[in-house]
Amino acid sequence: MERTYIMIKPDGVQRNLIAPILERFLAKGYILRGLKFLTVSKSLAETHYADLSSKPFFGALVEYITSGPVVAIALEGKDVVAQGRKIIGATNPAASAPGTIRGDFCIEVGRNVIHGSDSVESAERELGLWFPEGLVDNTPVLLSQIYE
Ligand code: YYY
Ligand code: MG
Repeated sequence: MERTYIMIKPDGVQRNLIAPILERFLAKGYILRGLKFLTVSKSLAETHYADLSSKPFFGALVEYITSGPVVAIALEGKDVVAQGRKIIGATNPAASAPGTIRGDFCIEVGRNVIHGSDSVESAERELGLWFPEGLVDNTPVLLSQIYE
């Protein structure tokens, strides 16, 4: 089964959006495989966003992600990477549809409350980075009520 890395960014935590954001993924049926609340070191933020290191907003992005605690989340489910990105919405909240997390909860691209992996490969890389201890075994009893 596919897995993805989701992170509630510092603004989402400070604005008390942990529960409403988590609710969307869990109510959908994705299985929780990891969950932790942590402050982010500069080096972890830089490694996580290494692909963007040449972008003009990189410094501000690292400062933002390290500005307060985040919630790191590992989810599992069918096509969860792509479907998770749909639930999150477009990178710039100004272009995120209403009903998506970014469309409903934020206004600016540099304060867009949530991260979600953009491919299966980056999900595996990010899960290794944020959950080096591995994921939690968690198979719901009623899996047949989610998958046919
Ligand atoms: O995957 P996603 O978060 O939707 O966008 P990325 O292109 O990976 O950029 C990561 C992060 O960088 C984005 O969530 C906000 C920030 N950012 C920005 O501040 N300004 C931009 N023009 C583009 C991205
Ligand atoms: Mg990205």
